[in-house]
Amino acid sequence: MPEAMVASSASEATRGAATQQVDVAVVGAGFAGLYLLHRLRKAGFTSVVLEEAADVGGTWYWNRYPGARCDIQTIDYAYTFDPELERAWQWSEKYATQPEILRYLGFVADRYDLRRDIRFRTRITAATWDQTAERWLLATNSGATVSCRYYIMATGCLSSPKPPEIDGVSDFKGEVYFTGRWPHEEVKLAGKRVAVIGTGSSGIQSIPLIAEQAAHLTVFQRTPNFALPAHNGPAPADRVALLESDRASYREQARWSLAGVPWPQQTAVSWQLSDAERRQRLDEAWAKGDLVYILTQLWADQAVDVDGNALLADLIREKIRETVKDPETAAALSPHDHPFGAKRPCLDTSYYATYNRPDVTLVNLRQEPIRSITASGIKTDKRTLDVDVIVFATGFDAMTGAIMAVHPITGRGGKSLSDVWANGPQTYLGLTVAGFPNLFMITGPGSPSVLSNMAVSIEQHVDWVVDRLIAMREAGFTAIEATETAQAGWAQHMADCATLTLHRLANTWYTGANVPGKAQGVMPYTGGVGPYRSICNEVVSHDMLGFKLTGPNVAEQCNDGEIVRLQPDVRLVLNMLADMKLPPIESLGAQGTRDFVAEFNASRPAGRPVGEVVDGTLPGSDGPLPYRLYRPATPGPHPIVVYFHGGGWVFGDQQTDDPFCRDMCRRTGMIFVSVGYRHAPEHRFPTAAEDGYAATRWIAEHAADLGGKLGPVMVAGWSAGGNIAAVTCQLARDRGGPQISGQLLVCPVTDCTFDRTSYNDNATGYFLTRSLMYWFWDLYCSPADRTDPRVSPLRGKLEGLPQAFVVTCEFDPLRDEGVAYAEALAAAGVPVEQLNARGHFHSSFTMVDVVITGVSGRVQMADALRRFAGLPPERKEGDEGVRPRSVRLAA
Ligand code: N01
Repeated sequence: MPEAMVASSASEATRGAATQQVDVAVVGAGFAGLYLLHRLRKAGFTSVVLEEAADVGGTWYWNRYPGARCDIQTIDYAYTFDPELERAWQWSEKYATQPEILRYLGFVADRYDLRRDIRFRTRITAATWDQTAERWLLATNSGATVSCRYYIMATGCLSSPKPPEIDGVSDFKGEVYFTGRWPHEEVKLAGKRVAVIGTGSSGIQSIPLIAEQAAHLTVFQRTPNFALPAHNGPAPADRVALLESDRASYREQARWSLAGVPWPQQTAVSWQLSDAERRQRLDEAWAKGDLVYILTQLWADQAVDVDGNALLADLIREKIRETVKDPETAAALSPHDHPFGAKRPCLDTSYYATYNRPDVTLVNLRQEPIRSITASGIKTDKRTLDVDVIVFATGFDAMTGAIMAVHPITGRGGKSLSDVWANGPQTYLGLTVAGFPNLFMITGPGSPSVLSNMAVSIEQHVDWVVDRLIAMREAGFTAIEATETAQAGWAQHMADCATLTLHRLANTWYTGANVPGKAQGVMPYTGGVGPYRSICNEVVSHDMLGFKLTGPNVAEQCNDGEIVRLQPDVRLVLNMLADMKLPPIESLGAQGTRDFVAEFNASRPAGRPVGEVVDGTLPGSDGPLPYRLYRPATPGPHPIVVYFHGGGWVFGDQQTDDPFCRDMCRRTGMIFVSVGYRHAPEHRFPTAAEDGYAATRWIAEHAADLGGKLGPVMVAGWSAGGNIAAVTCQLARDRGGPQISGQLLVCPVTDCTFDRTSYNDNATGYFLTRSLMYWFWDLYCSPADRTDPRVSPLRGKLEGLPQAFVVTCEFDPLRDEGVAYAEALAAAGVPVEQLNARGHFHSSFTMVDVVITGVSGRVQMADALRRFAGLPPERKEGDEGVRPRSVRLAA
């Protein structure tokens, strides 16, 4: 419908002489607002940008404190949508200063003649959705109103300064400044006693420069932060050469990278590197002075594993001690309360060295909290320090503050956004909110935004939103709204991503912890820029999955659903496998499959160190069988777990599941003996079962020789190995031993029926396919034998079996037979717990250090094995955030 008609049919609320009618209204003239305006105009939408400040710049307009600079290299922190623009602007430094970035944004505004559609000094006071007119009505501080079909918040993530929450601020008789609202006039600090409260990025950037001017500087630090020297100067020649060698490809790599800067994915894990190698990597990063580099390039587990992270944090603390001369000050400046990177680290210029100056004092607020601000200074628990100036570098009500500050935003049915977000922000893709039609946010909570190069994320968000508006116009839709299902699914996916990283272990503005009373939760999308981009694209290719689209002359379209149901790392693995365009595994033949698996495994991260790994042979049912024994580093004797690898009875060996065995050996403190049983088609049914049983018997009888505890052993296995473990328990019961105290069955084969729902739902696309399972069965077992309990244990007698822990995965053809086995065991009186791993696929748990979200499952498996052995659970730091969710089935 033409806009003129919309205006004439608008309800009373949107009429009025002063009401400006536009297709799109944008709030904010920073990086996002300027690009939005440019794109909207080019696409033929009438638009207006409303900006509270007197000029363009957004965050770079307000944050003009001494030392303010970007902390992403400027060649990366710039618009890339127009190669001509890139050629027309030269940055003078590796990290541009605030004035230079502000000049750049002014240059962009002039180049594309943007200012004529920006209303400066205009603050929106209310935004209300008019359902009848399908338009937003905006009230402003000037009294003028705007009616728009689409309302886009380009308000940034860190634009709403947080009140200092300290008593007595208004009593102070000296000068008060906030880094986030620094005056435009020169602030003269020379000869004055200055206090800075806060040691986040703003404090750390400004402190060295304030120290140079002030007569004395006192820094009030509540939480120390990690900082890395920026080594500012000209842009590094190697990065510039890389960019200039193929600008388009460089930019494209940035768009698909994790953080929005093209660095390769690091593959070496911390425990594969020697102390010297790790130190050398840290020294290189220290010399480079690049946050994205130090956050992503040292070792692959630095951001996802507590131990891998601690190695890095220790090395950085050493650097602090090397720089700061007074040991007590160095200790106070060394962060211990959060993993490196979980809180935004800073780029500094002489920050730590500033504390060596005689005219700089650090007050550790952990030892002497601030009681109040007085007329003359700052009073702590121990003393009063008189000052002339107080600088609050106390941060922002991040991510939600800038959106909620435009209060009230009233959506469909009179819903208030503040109410909807009372318990934390709810969004779909970080771009939209259910109940708020035609409202978009750029870098909203739920988008990668602050965990990425903002410039790259902003361009992606803007392009996605404007492209949708164009597509809607072409199709005749006039309203778009996220569904509740899609929004809930995004919240789940966000939570899954957050489990993967260490952000959940720090109290930061990322989680809302810096604002008293604010709902807690990781607000930015932690899954990475490239994965996020692919998800947004998938929403479009799946007919706008999760959105309801309506228009006056077109049928409503609503493809409801969740865009990501897989765990984020499972999704990455499956996408990677799909990109490899492998032929069906079964088409390779048995030997070809074995070769492929050996090659595939060679490229995975090596397993973690354990106390000792011993290879040996044991007598099987018909000749010797190889085994590999994993011994914990703790003093023995240890309980023994007999382990059977996966591989459809066709491939694999005692080393195939090496990372899994190492991980479980470490988590349980038990010996794992992985058995190399014989394979089909050379050795068909019941060879694998009989080998498994014979091996278990021998291991139990030789427990003492192997360094194990005497008494019952446990069995465990994955996939076909789970089948062998289950069968071994039945044979041991029926053949008079050995004694088995518990069975851990991970995605086991338990039955020869192939018509359960999971076989159909997960027939293709999740690596273990239905046709691959058919092939395994055909190679191992003739149809006549398939109902034998030695291959279909679900058909055997289940009474009197050892207690069990059964793991099934949501996207696995074998899921339902695993569930059926757990239920049947419970019905037979066997104590059993079952874990249905949401979002996981058949191989999730054995892909240790690849599928990181598998940790929660393995924590629970280890607990179960320890329980089987009569031991209490063992937890390590970081496990708390990944609480397992198994159910104990009623026996
Ligand atoms: O804010 P912050 P910021 N009493 O929240 C302390 C971006 N940025 O403005 O940690 C005493 O990080 C607070 O202590 P604690 C960047 O993304 C980028 O520095 O809550 N202290 C903390 O030390 C950054 O992460 C650049 O215990 C109080 C500090 O104040 C984000 O903006 C430059 C307190 C606040 O640190 C925010 O940085 C600047 C109180 N009542 C900012 N309340 C670039 O380089 C708070 N604190 C691009």
